[in-house]
Amino acid sequence: MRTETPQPIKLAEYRPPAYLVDEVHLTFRLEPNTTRVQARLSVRRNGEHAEPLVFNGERLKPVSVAVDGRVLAAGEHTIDAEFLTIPNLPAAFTLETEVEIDPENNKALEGLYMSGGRFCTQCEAEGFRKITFWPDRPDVLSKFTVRIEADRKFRHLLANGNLIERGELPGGRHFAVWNDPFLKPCYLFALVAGELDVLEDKLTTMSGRTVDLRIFVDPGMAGRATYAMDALKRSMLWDEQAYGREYDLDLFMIVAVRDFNFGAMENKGLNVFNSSLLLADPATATDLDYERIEAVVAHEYFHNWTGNRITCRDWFQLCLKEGLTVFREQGFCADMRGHAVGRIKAVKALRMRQFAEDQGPLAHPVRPNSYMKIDNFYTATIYEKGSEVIGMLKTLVGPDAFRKGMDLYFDRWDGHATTVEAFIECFAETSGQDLSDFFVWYEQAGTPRITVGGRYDETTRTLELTLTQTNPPTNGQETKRPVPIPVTVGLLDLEGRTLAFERDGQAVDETVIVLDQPEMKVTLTGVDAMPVISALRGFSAPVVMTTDAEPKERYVQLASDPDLFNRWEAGQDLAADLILSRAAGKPNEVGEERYAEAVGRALNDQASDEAFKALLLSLPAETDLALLRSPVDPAAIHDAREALRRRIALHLHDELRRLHTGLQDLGEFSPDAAGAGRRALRNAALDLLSATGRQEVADIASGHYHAALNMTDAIGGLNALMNIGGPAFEEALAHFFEKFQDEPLVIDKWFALQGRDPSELAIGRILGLTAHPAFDSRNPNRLRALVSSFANFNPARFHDPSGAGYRFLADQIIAVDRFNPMTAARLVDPLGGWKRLKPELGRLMKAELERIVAIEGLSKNVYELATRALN
Ligand code: B3K
Ligand code: ZN
Repeated sequence: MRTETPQPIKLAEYRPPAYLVDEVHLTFRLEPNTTRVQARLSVRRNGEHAEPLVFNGERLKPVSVAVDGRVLAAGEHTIDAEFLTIPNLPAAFTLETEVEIDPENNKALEGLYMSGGRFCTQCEAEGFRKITFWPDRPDVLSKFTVRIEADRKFRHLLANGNLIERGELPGGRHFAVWNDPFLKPCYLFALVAGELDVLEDKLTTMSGRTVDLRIFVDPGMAGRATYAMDALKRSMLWDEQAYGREYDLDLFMIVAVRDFNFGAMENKGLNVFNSSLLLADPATATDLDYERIEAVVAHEYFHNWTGNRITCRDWFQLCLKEGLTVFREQGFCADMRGHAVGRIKAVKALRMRQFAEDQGPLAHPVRPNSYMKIDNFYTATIYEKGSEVIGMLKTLVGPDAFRKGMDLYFDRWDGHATTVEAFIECFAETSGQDLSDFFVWYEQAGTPRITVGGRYDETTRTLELTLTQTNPPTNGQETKRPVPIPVTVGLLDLEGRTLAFERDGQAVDETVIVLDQPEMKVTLTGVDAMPVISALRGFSAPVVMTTDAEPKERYVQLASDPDLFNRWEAGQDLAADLILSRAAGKPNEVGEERYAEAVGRALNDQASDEAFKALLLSLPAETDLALLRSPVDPAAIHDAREALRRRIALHLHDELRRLHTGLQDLGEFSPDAAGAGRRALRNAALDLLSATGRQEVADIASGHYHAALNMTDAIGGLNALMNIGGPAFEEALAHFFEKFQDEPLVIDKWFALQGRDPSELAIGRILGLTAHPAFDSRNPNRLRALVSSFANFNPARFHDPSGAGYRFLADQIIAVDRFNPMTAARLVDPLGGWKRLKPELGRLMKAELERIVAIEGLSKNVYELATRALN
């Protein structure tokens, strides 16, 4: 057991920094085990009083500390495991420090470390303190000049900003000096050194400046960066058009690294990416990879304004940059790949991750008010719900006031570290609205529940809508206030035609009702026929909605709702009801047939595109279904969902076969939305067919796999074979490994696929895979490929009645925590759901959490999440 309990940090206790650093010169003498870092800082007192200087510094071997050129004696300063403290300082002075660090043995992948024989850094949130002594907080903004010296075999020496000097040094070494003219917090610092290939391009910005674009990758891989480069250029132009934001340096660089704790990092002018989110070609990357690369390249680029030029005052404001940047990224992706499909995918992800978070012990507000390790708060709530909140803000103030509010925000706060309040104030000013109630969305955790019901009066042609909201308690927040919920509503007649109506005397097809009280009534007039209510169109708010709609009304929506989100949603609701009835032992076979038939009709709708149809074919995820009822019996949900899949597959067998044959890619591969949509629909058809378990489908899947001309189809074939199991699957799995064994990103997929194998026999194989020679828990991609895909996407086996799944996850968390706490902590989440499980499973899961918190020397990261999950 830990001896001291780590203390939380609180938003209410925010104090401005006692000292500011206006300028810094850093010199790195790079060596794998003994890198020297010299820092010369211009420091200025920030308050009235001469408080002692307390700078962060962890895992640094101090060499010297000097103030205004004078080396401090032992008694003039103290250095412990976390801080450098110096009392009695003047109001302004130069601080010089030198430390030694060991990048090669830094397996936490935070600070300066080595990946694939190259030096790289990761500083957000609090990694810079592992590089040098510094006030490691986002509200200290400084101008950085960085000199890097290294052996010439580290050919590229990169840092933020502009290259101002480079040259040779004696002893086979060389150097480069970089200057970043923009003020930045230390978390945006980056350095990379090594042998790399580079893909180069240029872009002319809106004011006519030429920007050099460079993407650095493993030698031989430059060809795989072309899609990322294309996405970068499209992002840069989009930000000019959509937000009037121009890039500000003459050079923009991205570097791909294989060992990275998460997706990518927006360091000023030098983004660092997990190679899985940068490298793609048709043979090794799926359409989903292409889609994610486009999204993440855009996201990190957009941070240049929302995050870098304007940053966060403190880490409680994380959503200020993350929620807003996700919102901008989603806008870009919708413009690139289609609004309806983009929205459906965003909501699927939100429900799967954020709604689950809200229902568990880790529920927290979009702006939390306390944490132990900020690394634990890079969550779906901060990111995805943070983006939803901005979407609602835009709906509430309208697109014009929204755009003006963004302009005002950029004008007012450029070059500063600020708060969510300051952001919202911009929109209050441009819209003239009082947004104080809106702010509750940032402060209150949990998913609001709303109901929408209607009473139609034929004689007066009026529809009286009754809307209610409740906000269930979450961990630490027992009572809640109502929030303003924009509910977009339209009406259809029973034939599926749009019904126009009047609201407050205005004739409209659609209206936004702002539900800001526990209950509200709204009367719509001029409603000429019995209406089907299409509410929460486009998922206008991140809430759970129930209505009194009957299946027949849902079927009208599934066939005809002009709001494609609600058309898809109607199908999901119908499917969820059928699956949950069957899981509760009350199968509705007539309903299941009817559903299969309706899906068949939707597939034949000439007007909708393939990507949308692929989404219609996929049933709600088991994890989403588990959120709808408790106690949860994951096996019953899995079996019921499979039963519905089988019924649809049998009912639509010929249609699915026809799709599978007709949609085969013949021409050249194109990663665009249309090509990806065709492949998605073809693979979704095969996936459904495989639910029949028939030998005939195994043959088709085997043919599909072996004929695949791209990774999307190869994985689609393998996946279908896995659903059926047997020798054809074993053969293809071995073939895949053999073929791609030298492609780490593809072998990650091989592990991930097996982690998701739901068959009863799979558990033994999955647990055994950690002993496979290709498994390496020090590489976060490989670790997550197996362990996260198993724990998050294989409910049937993760919740194996033996408890073996929980034990396996706990073992991995404990082992990885010894060297990489950030990544270990990101594995804890699936253990948070024990209270909602059926008791015999819940007990087994809880016992694993107890085992984890009892470990001696557990990191703060894992401790925080595991104790919250327990309490
Ligand atoms: N800002 C980074 C995330 C850093 C996570 C640190 N634990 C990537 C992003 O959201 O763009
Ligand atoms: Zn981000």
